[in-house]
Amino acid sequence: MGAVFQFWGEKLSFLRKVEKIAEDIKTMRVRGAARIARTAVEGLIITAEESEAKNEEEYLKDLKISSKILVSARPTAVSLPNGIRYVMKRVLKAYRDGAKLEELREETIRVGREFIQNSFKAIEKIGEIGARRIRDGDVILTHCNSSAALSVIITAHRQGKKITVYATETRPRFQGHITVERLVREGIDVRLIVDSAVNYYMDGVDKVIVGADAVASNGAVVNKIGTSLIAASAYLSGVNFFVAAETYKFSPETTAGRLIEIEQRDPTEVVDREFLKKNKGVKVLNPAFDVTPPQHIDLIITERGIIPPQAAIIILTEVFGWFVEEEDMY
Ligand code: RUB
Repeated sequence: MGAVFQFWGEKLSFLRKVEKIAEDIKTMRVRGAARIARTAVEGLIITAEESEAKNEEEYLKDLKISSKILVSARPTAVSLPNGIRYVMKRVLKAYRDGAKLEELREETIRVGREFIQNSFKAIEKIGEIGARRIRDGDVILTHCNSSAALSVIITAHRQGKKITVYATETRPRFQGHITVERLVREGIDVRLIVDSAVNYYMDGVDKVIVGADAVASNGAVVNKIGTSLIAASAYLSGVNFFVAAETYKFSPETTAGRLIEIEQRDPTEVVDREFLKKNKGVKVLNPAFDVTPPQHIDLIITERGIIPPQAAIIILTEVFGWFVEEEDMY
């Protein structure tokens, strides 16, 4: 091991680990809005445990560096900046209240673990609340792979309700396969369909349940590309469309007029390099998410209860307050 590497390995080990976490999120080894948020918060815990800061100011600088790297890993899932903010807001307050270096580290670890634990609890609670809306014999359609949506389906199944699930394969990354594996493991009757077969089967569906990467203040929901088409299809067929979303998926920035950025991913997720070489000049577009308007959403299941999409602003003001904080957190 060379001297430079040693320097990095020893002195900046937390930074290398945080960069690795950000890379895992970018490349989708870690994916799904809830898991992205928890993993990013773990990055802050690692920073707290391993930063070699000599004083409070140096420590906050290290935390901000980590936060910046983590937040920029993927742009759409609002859970990511919300998770980072949950920790940073409390640590910065502790600093303003006079906490010393070791106390700041402890606070980071404590609130980081609290966020992670709350995330798991919220998903469980959403399952409990959402399952009340599932009837014995329901046919449910889901898209992509959402831990919150699956929590509703699996909880209802464990309560003894007989459920059939249509799972879309979810082009181009096939997260639907993960959903199928999970449901099969649970012993749930599941049918895998191509994304474009949704409308063909919609007449036989009782409820659509999907997750969310972000919920805007007007109740619009950002989720995996294709969700808005499924919602439109459900709307036309008179099928209920439910979104399962923890409150940390709600975007406080949207109350201040900001828009949620839709991630564009690499064309090679859609076609291989050979195709691109053969068809020089073709532009392959690969948006990872789309926006479902509130008019096509019947309700949003949160850990605080069920709300119509139009009540998103209530969740936002209760959880984040009216004013978007401009404090320099990262
Ligand atoms: C995942 C996706 C999921 C939401 C909600 O997209 O759109 O529906 O993130 O998931 P990707 P969860 O695979 O690109 O991350 O309920 O698990 O947070």
